[in-house]
Amino acid sequence: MASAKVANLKRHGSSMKKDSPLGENEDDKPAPTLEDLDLLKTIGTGTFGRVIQVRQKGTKQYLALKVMAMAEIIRLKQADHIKSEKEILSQSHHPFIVNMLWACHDEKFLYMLMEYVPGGELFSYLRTHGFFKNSDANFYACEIVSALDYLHSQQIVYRDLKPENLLLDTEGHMKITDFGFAKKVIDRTWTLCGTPEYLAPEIIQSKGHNKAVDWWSLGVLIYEMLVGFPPFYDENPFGIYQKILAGKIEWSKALDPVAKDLIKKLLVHDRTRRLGNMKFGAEDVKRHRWFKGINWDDVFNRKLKPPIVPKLAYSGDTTNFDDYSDDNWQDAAAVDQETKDIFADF
Ligand code: ISQ
Repeated sequence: MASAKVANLKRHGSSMKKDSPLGENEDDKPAPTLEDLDLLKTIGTGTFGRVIQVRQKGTKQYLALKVMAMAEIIRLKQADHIKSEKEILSQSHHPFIVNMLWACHDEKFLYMLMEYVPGGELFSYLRTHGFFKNSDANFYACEIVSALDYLHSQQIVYRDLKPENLLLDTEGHMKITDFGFAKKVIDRTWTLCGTPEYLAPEIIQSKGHNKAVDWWSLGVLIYEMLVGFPPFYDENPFGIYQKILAGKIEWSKALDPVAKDLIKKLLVHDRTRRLGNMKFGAEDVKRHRWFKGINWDDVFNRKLKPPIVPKLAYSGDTTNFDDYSDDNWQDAAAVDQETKDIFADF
């Protein structure tokens, strides 16, 4: 059965110029610079970089520093995506979106300083629990719908919704991270990106896509939270794409019928009939019976009670993240002037 195969699956990834602070902190203190940070521990790695837990020397505050090698970004043709990530994060202010404090670069790396979200990935909790009970999945779905509604109201398509990109904060509320594929989209866009299991059919078919792809991935996410594995699964991406396009879903008898109805309305191939992408937009999703009784202002104000409260010995605890080697990542090659110019305004 697919669940056993997915059980320990870590999905394959989708996914010094003087500092250029984005502005002052909320309390009007100047934004920190790299020299103000102690680099403590790598808590995540990605295609061209890593996320390091850091501590601000003065305030002793724990923060997360995303470090990306410019040479790798250029080699993988991701410069526009990374610049877009920084722009979008710097403009996004929402309780369920990770907060970015500043971004800067030096001879080799781009840096983004963010709040530290200590609870770890929803992915880890989902794999540990197997699946979530209906009310628990509903809680996470509410906070995601709130964030997607906000992003879409800013014309931003997120494009990488999956449990690996959802972190839990100290209290167990959601923080969406990794905006590497997020994009400001007025009409439609044509880039093939995202994670195979979560891709909407129109992305696979290169038809041009918009915010409707996030509502599709919400359907995949709700299914995966309730069942324990994604609705379209295979060992290789091509097999996954075939299953998405064929559109056949196996339904567990144990699945709540109201949740099933919502998932079916999100996993609609015709994006003009997909819930969230019709005349009333996110309202149609919020008004679905699975969310009956939800007060969406309470959701936004973090008034819903989180089902999982992360175990934390102290605010800088990193035990909810996997261990990674901190070895010689700083040895990356310095880049040429052309590359520096590309990131001059980062
Ligand atoms: C903040 N805290 C922990 C991990 C993170 C990963 C990516 C972005 C921000 C983060």
